[in-house]
Amino acid sequence: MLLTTRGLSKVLQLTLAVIKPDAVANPVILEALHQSILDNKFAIVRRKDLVWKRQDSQKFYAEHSERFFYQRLVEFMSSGPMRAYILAREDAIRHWRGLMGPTKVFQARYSSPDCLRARFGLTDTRNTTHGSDSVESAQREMVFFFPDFKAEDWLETEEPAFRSGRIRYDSQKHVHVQT
Ligand code: 3AN
Repeated sequence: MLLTTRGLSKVLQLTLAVIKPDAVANPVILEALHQSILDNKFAIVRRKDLVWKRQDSQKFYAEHSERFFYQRLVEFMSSGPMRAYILAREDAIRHWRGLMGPTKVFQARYSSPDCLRARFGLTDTRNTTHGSDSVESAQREMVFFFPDFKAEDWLETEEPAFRSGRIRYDSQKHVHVQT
């Protein structure tokens, strides 16, 4: 499948997207989320299924360690399998966060009923997806989940092909590759 990115001149942006344990536990929801990524013209640069240890969860969410929901969040995020993606798109960070919707599921259902968290979220903690909120956090989070991925190298060697649409979706590997 070719993406409709032909003719775009702006360099593609990378972001880290995670499908959280509540959604991975439900195969129908997991597939719907994966399809939403494709339908919304993100290119899938990397994909990985993984399970966090408690320490991974604590480290990733260290900035929230003083918040009332921290323990709950740490336990939930290390409670079962997750799926992580590196996604590429023009303004990928903003688009993925827009597709996810507000953090709080009930607020999401009220204000943005079509967003992923409104459609699939269970609670404010078990809210289906994660997405980087800035270029800096995307860089940090991509390294956290994909230590071998070098964003600078990707931007230099692969981004031009992705931007000009010279890619196809590999349905065996579930990522986009250059044609
Ligand atoms: P977001 O994921 O929308 O960027 P953050 O970074 O404020 O939101 O929070 C990180 C995660 O902490 C959320 N995705 C959610 O799982 C959990 N969380 C945030 N706020 C609450 C809350 N008020 N009650 C329970 N869990 C929360």
